[in-house]
Amino acid sequence: MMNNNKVEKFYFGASSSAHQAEGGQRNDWSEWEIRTATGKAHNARNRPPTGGWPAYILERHPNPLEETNYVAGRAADHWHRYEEDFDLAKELGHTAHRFSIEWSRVEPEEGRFDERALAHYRDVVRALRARGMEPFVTLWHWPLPLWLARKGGWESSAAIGAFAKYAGRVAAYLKDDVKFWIPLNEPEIYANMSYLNGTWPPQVKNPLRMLRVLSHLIRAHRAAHPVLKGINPSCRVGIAKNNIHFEAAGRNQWNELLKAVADWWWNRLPLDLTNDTLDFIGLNFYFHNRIDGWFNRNRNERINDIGWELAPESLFHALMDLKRYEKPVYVTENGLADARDLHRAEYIHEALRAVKRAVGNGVDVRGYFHWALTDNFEWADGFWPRFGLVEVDYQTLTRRPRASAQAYKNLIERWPNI
Ligand code: IFM
Repeated sequence: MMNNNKVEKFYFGASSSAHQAEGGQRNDWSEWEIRTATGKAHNARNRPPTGGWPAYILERHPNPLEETNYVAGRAADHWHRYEEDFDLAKELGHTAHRFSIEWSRVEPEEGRFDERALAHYRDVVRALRARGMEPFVTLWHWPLPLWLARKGGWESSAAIGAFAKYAGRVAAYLKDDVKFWIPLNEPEIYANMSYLNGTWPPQVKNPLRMLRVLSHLIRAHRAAHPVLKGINPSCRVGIAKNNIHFEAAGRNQWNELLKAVADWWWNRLPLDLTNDTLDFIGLNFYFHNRIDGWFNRNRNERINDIGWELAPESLFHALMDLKRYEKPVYVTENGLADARDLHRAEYIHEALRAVKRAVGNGVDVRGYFHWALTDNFEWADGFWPRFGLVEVDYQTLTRRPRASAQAYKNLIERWPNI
């Protein structure tokens, strides 16, 4: 049973990231988007009809066949509309919010920090506090300032010190207002997508370069930790780690072996290498991976709009796997692309039941952040995947909470009786 203490300190909210929501960025991603949009729209138009998109996606704007889908541009204009977005979050019962600070805005040229950008983020944090929401602040959620990308980005060891310096500058500015810091978002996903399978900028496909990037990211987290603690010793530093529930089918030793290797490499190694610097673990959870002879033998009985299996109950297993670290855990992301809002309410209910079960089994879970507060720009896929609790009309930028946002609110009010 959960005691009252645990219930009191449990945060509920949603997540977002700067590049995906704010609009108006100038970084390595924004340049790459402009270079690649035509090709992406062309490839989308040439997809065979059977692999094409259903009408409910193509009818929306922007749709995957248009170039505008692939350029973040003004995104959801959260930069100008954060107060409106936080009003909605408050109305929806949220008590915390996770967002990211855009490095390229704060340090547009090497060593030149933009006071106006810092002041903007201080206003964002204060807007949350004024509404009774605890800010969870990510310092790097993937894009890089152009000057750093030109120097080799995370492949260059110079990025480590540069990141620590940037983290220190932001933390010094926001030290009175921010308690929870997340230096890095999903370093392992970034290293794989950008340097192993070559999907994201800079589109490298090279395992050795991927390892170098991953190692630099881990060193950057480790370098930022003493800087953040030095500025405010009582702050809490974590990581947003995308862990997967690997499930070995049957009682099969080969499947078990694959699971053990995958758990070690993907789920644990990055945490083991940062463990001594973590006050909490942020779990970004989306994936169940069933192993039967090989990986990805999922039954896919329910899938979301971008083809990912819906497995909210797997969150329980991912949380139980974190018990070994004996740390507070926040689910810093969990969600689905569901333009018609068909599955989201049920998905959140199942996910929160998984959280409750994990708490009952001794995992110190202290918060749940749904991805995302509003619809936003889903990286190489662009705008068409709809992850928001709140729908955004990208032509008018008007916001409309989906029915599932209200269902989430009801669960928050009933918690832990769900
Ligand atoms: O949109 C992303 C987010 O930026 C990082 N985690 C997964 C989300 C959904 O793909």
